[in-house]
Amino acid sequence: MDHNLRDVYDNFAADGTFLKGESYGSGHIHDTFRVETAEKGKDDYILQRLNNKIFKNIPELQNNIERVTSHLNHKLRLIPGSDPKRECLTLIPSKEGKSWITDKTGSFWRMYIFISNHRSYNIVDNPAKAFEGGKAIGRFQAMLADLPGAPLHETIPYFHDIEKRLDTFSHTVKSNPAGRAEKVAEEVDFVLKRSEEMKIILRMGKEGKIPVRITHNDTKFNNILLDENDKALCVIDLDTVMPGYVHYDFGDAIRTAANVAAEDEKDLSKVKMDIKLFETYAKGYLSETRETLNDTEKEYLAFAPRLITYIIALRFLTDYIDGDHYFKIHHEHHNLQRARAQLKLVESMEEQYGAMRKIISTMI
Ligand code: ADP
Ligand code: GN1
Ligand code: MG
Repeated sequence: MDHNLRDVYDNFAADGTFLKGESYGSGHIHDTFRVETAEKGKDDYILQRLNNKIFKNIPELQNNIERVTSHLNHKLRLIPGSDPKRECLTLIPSKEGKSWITDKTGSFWRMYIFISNHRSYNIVDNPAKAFEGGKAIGRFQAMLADLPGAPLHETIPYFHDIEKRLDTFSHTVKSNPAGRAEKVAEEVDFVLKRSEEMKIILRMGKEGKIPVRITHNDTKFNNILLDENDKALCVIDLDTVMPGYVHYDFGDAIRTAANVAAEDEKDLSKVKMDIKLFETYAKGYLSETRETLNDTEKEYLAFAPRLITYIIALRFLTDYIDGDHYFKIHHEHHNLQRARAQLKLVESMEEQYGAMRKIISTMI
């Protein structure tokens, strides 16, 4: 769809004249554009057309993000030498004073300051970057631990709830809306074989052994920006910051930071978890959170990547069987290709689970 980005931009109280806007990044959910301003020395911006099929309550979504970004901004301002404009997202208000607008067609838009000179990676090629990613997420969780006020809205209810995800999966396989279920019998079997053991984190939560904290819930590595020296800079994509278990963030970061191949790698022989990347991410993460996590939380960090990789594989597979209504796809069988790569990664993690547990046990 073509959008008049200049008109959209003019609804926001931004500083700078619109020069041009282009599609930006590789997110799977929103339509994201980078807006360059004409004046040298003025900020550029990120303009996003929000996916309101997925985020059904935009005022609640934006209310969460307003609270989270303003809390982070206040905390950062108290740290000498920090640069809040680069170390956390800054929403630009509309000329009416809201943090989003609706256009004539009913689309919702929001705008952030573009964080300049950042580095973003879909694949992590060395342990130092993984360490920085771990630090960024650990610090993010720690800074939000004292967010005042009511609990954040659940922007997507049951987002990482494995029982709900399995229910939806079984229902979709049964109803087979796109006629694709027969094609994926092997993958369905792989998923079902592991369904019971995946419920452990949820069970520990229900038993009160693992507390609900404020978590990010979408810590794929390209949602962690590094600076020009590859040091931790800013955690972005705050749409799913809400109550959750720390395992979701740890697991999703390992799923992406420690996979030596792309999320949707077609050649499955290339997909593998690198244990060194796992180890250094964990080191970075625990350097910020060791004092706050309880013993059970720490012990189960080793299992978390298996759970989250399984959940994301399950979601890609469900979306494929459903006929591709959720994730943006770039070719016909993209969701299947993603699901297969993620299931292969689950297998690689299973093979290395003993080593993962050993590494975590020596660090905690
Ligand atoms: P999605 O939910 O679709 O993944 P994101 O909010 O993650 O959307 O944005 C998509 C991409 O846009 C990110 O992966 C990142 O590359 C880029 N991006 C988002 N916000 C900013 C920002 N404030 N500064 C620089 N780049 C950004
Ligand atoms: C989506 O928004 P993005 O592209 O960072 C998805 C995540 C998945 C990820 C898989 C709101 O993340 O849950 O893990 O794709 N976000 C949402 O790449 O569903
Ligand atoms: Mg993203």
